[in-house]
Amino acid sequence: MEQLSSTEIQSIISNFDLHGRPGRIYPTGSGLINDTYRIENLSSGYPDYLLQRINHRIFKNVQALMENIAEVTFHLRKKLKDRQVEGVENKVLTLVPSKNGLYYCKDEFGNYWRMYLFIPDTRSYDLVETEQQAFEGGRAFGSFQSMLSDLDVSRISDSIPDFHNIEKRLKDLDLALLSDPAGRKKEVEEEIRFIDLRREIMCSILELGRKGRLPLRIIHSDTKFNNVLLDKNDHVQCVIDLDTVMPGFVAYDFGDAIRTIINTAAEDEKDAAKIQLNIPLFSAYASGYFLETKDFLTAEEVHSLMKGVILMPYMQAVRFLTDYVQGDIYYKTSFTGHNLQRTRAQITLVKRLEENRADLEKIITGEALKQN
Ligand code: ADP
Ligand code: GN1
Ligand code: MG
Repeated sequence: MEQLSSTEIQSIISNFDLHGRPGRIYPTGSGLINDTYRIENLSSGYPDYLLQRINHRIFKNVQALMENIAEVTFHLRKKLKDRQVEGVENKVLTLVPSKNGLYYCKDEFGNYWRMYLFIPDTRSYDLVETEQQAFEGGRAFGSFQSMLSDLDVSRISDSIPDFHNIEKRLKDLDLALLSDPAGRKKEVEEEIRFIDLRREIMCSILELGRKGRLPLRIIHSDTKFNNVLLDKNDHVQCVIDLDTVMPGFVAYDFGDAIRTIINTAAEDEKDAAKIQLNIPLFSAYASGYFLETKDFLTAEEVHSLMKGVILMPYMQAVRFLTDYVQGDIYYKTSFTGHNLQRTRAQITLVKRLEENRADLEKIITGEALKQN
């Protein structure tokens, strides 16, 4: 989507019920989907704001999406207040109402916008640096799942249908390859071979769900590490990026967080040799995660987590490859071939995880036992 000028953004801001006087506006974050701007507040004692343009090519039902976020943030806030946690206002995202009475507005070009309070003195990390950060990440997503475990799943809709349905993702790849709209199929034969060899095994979580052996819960569904804000002491402050909160299996969240935490390199690393596993960060994340989830996870869910660890980078590879074959229509890219580079990096990560599967499984079991 095209970038907007400061004047255009100012006119969008005027649709929201802000306190104080808006000052400088600047783009922030490294997300691949939405556009995010921080709005400084010139009036002292008033918060800064965070404005986001929701990518409605991807989130087709913005109203349902925003209802999900309102429902979830309301539930989390109530939970934290009941527990008499201090500073609740900065521990859950706070939506700012639009003057139209909704939590979003639509501009003259058909774009959808929403506003949050900006949570000050925090950082999100694209790469995890310390075991403490990983531990706090585990606590953050673990307590997020835990606090939502008593919210009725039927109250939350799928903001993207079949988002983590690997069968559907593979079908989308097959369709893209069949039509090959960008003429790129011939470049990706090796990647397709890798993906094809694992099709059946990667559907095991879906199968367990169908058999009723894994409960459907409300999960975050985008637990990339940069979707947690840490405070200046690297303690968890707030889980953000709630667009994809929807019913799913806990192993998806665990696996997607590990995908970004255990990898010593970036999600799109070009040099395969740099893609290695940082096992201490894996243990630290698992430790923080079980600390928060021990009271509600079933034994079968704990057992499914390792499947999620392998599945999520695989699914990501399938998604990046599909986008590459389709001609780069979904993710933001910085250069031609970016999605292919991302695919290859995720495939390398799957290989490393497969090689270390037994050791990682032992760590999960060990960390789960420690908390019981
Ligand atoms: P995307 O869907 O594009 O990833 P996010 O909602 O994750 O968008 O936001 C992008 C970045 O903006 C985050 O990584 C974080 O650094 C920052 N951010 C998002 N929400 C807030 C907030 N309420 N307060 C402070 N920073 C935020
Ligand atoms: C997208 O919005 P962002 O950058 O946090 C994507 C995730 C992927 C991720 C890969 C709605 O997340 O599913 O895991 O990129 N979000 C959506 O970096 O597709
Ligand atoms: Mg994000």
